Amino acid sequence: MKKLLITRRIADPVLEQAAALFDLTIHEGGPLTAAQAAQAMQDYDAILPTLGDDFSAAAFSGDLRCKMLGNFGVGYNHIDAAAAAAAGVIVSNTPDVLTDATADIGMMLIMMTARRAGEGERMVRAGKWEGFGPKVGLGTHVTGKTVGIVGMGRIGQAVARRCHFGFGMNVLFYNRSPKEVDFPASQISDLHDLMGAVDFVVVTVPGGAENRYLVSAAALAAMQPHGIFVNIARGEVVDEPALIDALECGAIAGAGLDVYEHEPYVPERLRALENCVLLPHLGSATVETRQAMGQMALDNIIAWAEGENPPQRVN
Ligand code: 8YV
Repeated sequence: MKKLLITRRIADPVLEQAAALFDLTIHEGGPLTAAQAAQAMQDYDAILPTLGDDFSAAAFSGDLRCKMLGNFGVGYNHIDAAAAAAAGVIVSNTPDVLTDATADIGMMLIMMTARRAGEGERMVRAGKWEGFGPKVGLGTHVTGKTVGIVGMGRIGQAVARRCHFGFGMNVLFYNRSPKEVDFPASQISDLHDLMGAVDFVVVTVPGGAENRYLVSAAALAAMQPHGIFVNIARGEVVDEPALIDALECGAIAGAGLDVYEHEPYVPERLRALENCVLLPHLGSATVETRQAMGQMALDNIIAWAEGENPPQRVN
């Protein structure tokens, strides 16, 4: 039996199937450090890792027992997939099954931030609501406004569809390569131009080195003062200190964030701001989606164990 390490407790039916097919170990105690990841590469035939586990280049040096990483998550910026490939290690991910759940969180952040839902909820819970008033809790209208999608991949398109078909919004987008979509949307070739032209920016690009700080201080400075910034991608895509500066000084109106540069650390300055909604990386967090992600990650490992090419292979 091949030795499989699953680095976090995922859905029970997936764990049960894994236990029936492999000599299974479930890692307890949080994300794998770089040293633990490197050791696991020596000790197991396959690993099912997830966000936070440190599979950077150092994990792929030397003589490795592990030849398969079936990542739980579509984003795999915590794995150096090129170093893995060079070491003969296959990496797979879990696209598609989390697209809708993640796009829904994007819409929720647009709505919550624009309509000041976090502030309102805090006020009610604190017993500070003094009743209806014509000017209490006034937010920004969403329906009919313009959204700018940064990265028109699967999740970007799912957010754009919701904005267009559900909220009658005008959709602009930035994407590195030219992209055709089957609903009304205009591609803008310059990111700063896009950010300056819209009411809402939603970031949906992959993490990793090539998009690090793609949303720079200068890109944020291009936004209009009433603009709202939403990030459901990876924190590292945005210059977080510059974002906090922009929120603090009113250069932009608000932010809805599901991801942070150094998760789970969320800067005190950000937590102190009323004009942002802060979620704990809930993008794919539905029971149904997390089970489907676990199943897809395991199915890729099973395919590999049976000598097939894993269907969601990324390297
Ligand atoms: C995952 C995500 O839950 O899949 C991704 O890339 O961002 C999340 O929805 C998380 O990364 C676990 O791998």
